[in-house]
Amino acid sequence: LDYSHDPTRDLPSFIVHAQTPFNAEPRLPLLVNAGQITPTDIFFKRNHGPIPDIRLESHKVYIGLQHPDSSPRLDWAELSMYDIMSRWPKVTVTASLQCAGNRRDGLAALKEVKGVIWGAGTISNATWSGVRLADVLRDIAGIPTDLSHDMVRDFHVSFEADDQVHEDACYGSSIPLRKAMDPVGDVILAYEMNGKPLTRDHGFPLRAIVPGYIGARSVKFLQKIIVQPEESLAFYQRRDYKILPPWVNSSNVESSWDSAASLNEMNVQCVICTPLENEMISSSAPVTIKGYAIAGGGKGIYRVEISIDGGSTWEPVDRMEQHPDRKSGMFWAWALWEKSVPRIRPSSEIIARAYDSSGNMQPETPIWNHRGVMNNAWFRVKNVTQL
Ligand code: MTE
Ligand code: MO
Repeated sequence: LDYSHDPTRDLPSFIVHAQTPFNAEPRLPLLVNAGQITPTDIFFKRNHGPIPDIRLESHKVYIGLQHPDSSPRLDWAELSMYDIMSRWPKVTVTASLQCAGNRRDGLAALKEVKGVIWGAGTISNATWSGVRLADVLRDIAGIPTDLSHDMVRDFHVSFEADDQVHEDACYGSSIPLRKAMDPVGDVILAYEMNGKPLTRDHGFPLRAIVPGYIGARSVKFLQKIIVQPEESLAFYQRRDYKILPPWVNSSNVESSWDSAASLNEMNVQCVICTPLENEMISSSAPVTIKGYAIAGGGKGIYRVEISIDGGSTWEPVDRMEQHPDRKSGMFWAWALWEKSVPRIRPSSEIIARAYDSSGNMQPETPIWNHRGVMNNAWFRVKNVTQL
């Protein structure tokens, strides 16, 4: 694959795990200090191949409907980017994207895992503008808007990208049709990020934004959208992004994929972004602990707690900011939180944990799985010293 046409990036902001494909996460203090909306240039970047060089004027998006009875009949419609931008109302959704591999380093520390060894910065939050996928599917493919309709209940929307990747013909993934048609699901086809046209790294000219789901479902460089009876057959739907049982390893993984469910909604997550491990903090001021928390499926963060004594005692954070979507009321965006403690002992371990609005709490210890996905164990920052 040819990476010579990849865009240039603001490298000092990132911990770069790979150049080809470009996989990089922003440094944690930078991420949290940038505020509620992550500027596009420091937003994490996760790719499986080169960034395609697509022309806005000539790009075509194909919408297909695979009928269950008359298979393999497939009806197609072709839309230009102009069609997409002019035919449906423009909506804006603020949503965080988090890679299912965020914090994979914590699982790799237990036992070998397959994948990019991400730290805890594989998440960012942006405003996304575009059209509602439900509007497009209703008008172009005739999909009923009634969520209890058999087809809406059972079918899937498959997304295929206009890129080249290592594991498959192109990047692809799918979501349940019910999520796509749900008026409070807020799935959009986005052509803007933070008020500007999408950058090439983040999916120019069009990407899916699937709020509340793992980042892998928000397919970039979108070219085909197919409503079909089954999940996408793409590698990234069938052979990746699943929590395999603990006895599965590289020797028996091939026979295990089909029995595991594809991940969709994120789990409850909380990370300390500052201070960092081994950090020395001045003694003249209190220690300010800052981080993010998020739950899956639009649930809110109910409580974030901090321990500075290795988990014996916990206190809630002082401040937490999380905004529900103005229209749907769903919590698609992360919560940023802050706590100030006057004094910590030398070589302290600081721990954070969050509860979501359903009462789910992060597990105390990490749960290993072969692909190293969905690590949401209590977040520990070791050996912090106040001078
Ligand atoms: N879409 C395409 N076409 N190619 C990709 O490699 N990576 C996916 C998803 N969509 C990917 C893609 C994964 S795994 C994640 S976590 C998000 O995009 C990352 O989005 P970002 O690079 O805009 O942060
Ligand atoms: Mo991802």
